[in-house]
Amino acid sequence: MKRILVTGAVGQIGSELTLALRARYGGDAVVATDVRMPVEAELRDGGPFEFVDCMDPHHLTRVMQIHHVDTIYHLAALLSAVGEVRPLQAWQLNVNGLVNVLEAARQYKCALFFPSSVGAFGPDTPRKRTPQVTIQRPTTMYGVTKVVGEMLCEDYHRRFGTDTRGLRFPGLISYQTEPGGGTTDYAVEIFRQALQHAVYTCYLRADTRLPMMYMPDAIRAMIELMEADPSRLIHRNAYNLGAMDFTPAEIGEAIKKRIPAFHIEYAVDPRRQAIADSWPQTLDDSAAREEWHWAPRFGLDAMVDEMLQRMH
Ligand code: AKB
Repeated sequence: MKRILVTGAVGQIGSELTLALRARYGGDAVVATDVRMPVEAELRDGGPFEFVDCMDPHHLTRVMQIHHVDTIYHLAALLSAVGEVRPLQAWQLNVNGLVNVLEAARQYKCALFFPSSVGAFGPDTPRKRTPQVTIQRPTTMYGVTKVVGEMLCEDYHRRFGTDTRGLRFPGLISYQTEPGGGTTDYAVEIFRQALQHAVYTCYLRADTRLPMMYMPDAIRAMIELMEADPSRLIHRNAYNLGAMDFTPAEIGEAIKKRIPAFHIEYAVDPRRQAIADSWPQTLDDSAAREEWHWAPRFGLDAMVDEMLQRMH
């Protein structure tokens, strides 16, 4: 029987993943952990919740022992824009926190999911159809922590046989949980502003193309990867994951088709623009498709339809 622990369970990905895992494996099988108490009753009361700071390895392993955990989804992390403002904190949480979780996974023979990002690439990386294996020289602390995280996961797998699996997430779009401190957050903010004020002021240039994904695809990708046959998985650092890509102008047009009064304005934030300009525009995810049959379900139009319907 699966006994799962989720770190960062109150965050953007964690809150939706925890509910999806409980729906699949049962409420008691999924221990939600975070340094914050969940506000939503469904997340708080639908299964066990424990305060866990993954910077405290002893507490983490104690909770794992009590709940007989065999699988960890480690989602506690700082995102890219906030990581540039607080680089040391990004390193401490994203790298030292991961090392604690890897050690716990090694000790208790757990499978471990690690969320990498398109931020693990940099300006020297080919930006179109970025290959699975390519140059990774990010120019953000966030990216540095993701490259180190990928390498650590691969090393633990090679050295100790730890069952590490990871994904390089594009920008994630959800109607349920707001992101916080990311470079791709505009693609979520735009919907709330469109519905409330019919105008959105975007901090990225109109032509900034970035890879994106609707959250239900991301949740499914995590679960499918963790359920995949281990003997088929060649890449133990993290898989490229593709779904859709667009610019602010293109998503603005897609929203305008559905809300004719909507218009988009621009006030470019040089810090976040520089980050976006160093990231891939589209990803080659053929390794994920071949090794564990990844296939996205949502493109731009389907995502925009659902976001507007759900947030209305
Ligand atoms: C961010 O913008 O920092 C994240 C990411 C792509 O990793 N959404």
